[in-house]
Amino acid sequence: MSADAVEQLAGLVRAAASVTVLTGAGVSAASGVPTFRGADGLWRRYRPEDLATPDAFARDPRLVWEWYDWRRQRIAACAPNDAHHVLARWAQRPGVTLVTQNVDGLHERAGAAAAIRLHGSIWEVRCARGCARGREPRRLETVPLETLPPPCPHCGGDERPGVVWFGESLDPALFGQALAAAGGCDVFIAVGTSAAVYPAAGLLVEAKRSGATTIEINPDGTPLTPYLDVAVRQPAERFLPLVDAAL
Ligand code: BJW
Ligand code: ZN
Repeated sequence: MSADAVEQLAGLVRAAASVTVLTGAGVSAASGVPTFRGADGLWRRYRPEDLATPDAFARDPRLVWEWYDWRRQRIAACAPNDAHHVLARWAQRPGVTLVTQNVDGLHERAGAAAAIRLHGSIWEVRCARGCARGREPRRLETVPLETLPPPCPHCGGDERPGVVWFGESLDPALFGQALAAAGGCDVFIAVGTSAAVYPAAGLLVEAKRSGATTIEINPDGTPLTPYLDVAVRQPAERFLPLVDAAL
């Protein structure tokens, strides 16, 4: 591990009045949560159009729920790693905003209560029919679920996972907060994301356009490379604790 890179990043974070961190599935890889596009990624074995779109759910809600129930069981057996712990500590510092694409809840389990969850939570469900009282997401943490799909407690229709599927809009208020945090920060750090999915992938580009110093922590390169000031080709769970210790 390059001591220079650790010192460089610690110096940038120390000097910044505001830091925005965007995380993706790579942050949870060391915890045992499968990524989407890596070597063992979910999208290597499953087709997103069969499992992660509104059409897929309308066609076969039980199939979609079996997949989410399996993932919920896997995630329930995982614990936050050192990357989550460092980011939870940073998220408590004034001026630090944590934005995540992850639905696994590991940032929150590490203590980062205020993470902006762009793609929802696998631990929330809501009425798929959109009945008035079932529209708000509710926590449902039982694993495995007793009934697939779980029934809406208000209208008895099917509930759906509280995540954002392809072709669905992100919550505009949450995305607005993320965009403001990207456009207004001194330092923007993308950690463990392939930057393949929009609009989340555009946040670093917006930060760069607004004058932030941009950093990527990822063992592999991504489409963000042309917009980076610093590329750290290291696993997050090894690199972030070194930076934290140097702060
Ligand atoms: C490590 C590591 C270690 C490994 N340390 N790193 C503009 C252009 C083109 C397309 C679009 C566009 N705007 C919108 C679209 C369409 C679409 C999209 O982006 N498609 C692209 C694929 C082309 N976007 C949408 O549909 C979004 N909605 C939207 O834009 O609404 C407006 C709209 C409405 C109507 C029509 C069209 C637009 C919604 C996107 C929702 C994404 N949902 C998912 C599933 C969530 C639920 C679930 O979990 O089941 O979100 S897909 C999946 O990808 C998941 C993730 O959050 C997301 C991002 O993945 P992430 O986190 O980057 O993971 P990986 O696996 O890809 O990468 C892991 C990385 O970690 C790798 O780089 C590794 O190297 C690295 N790594 N170990 C550090 N130890
Ligand atoms: Zn309902």
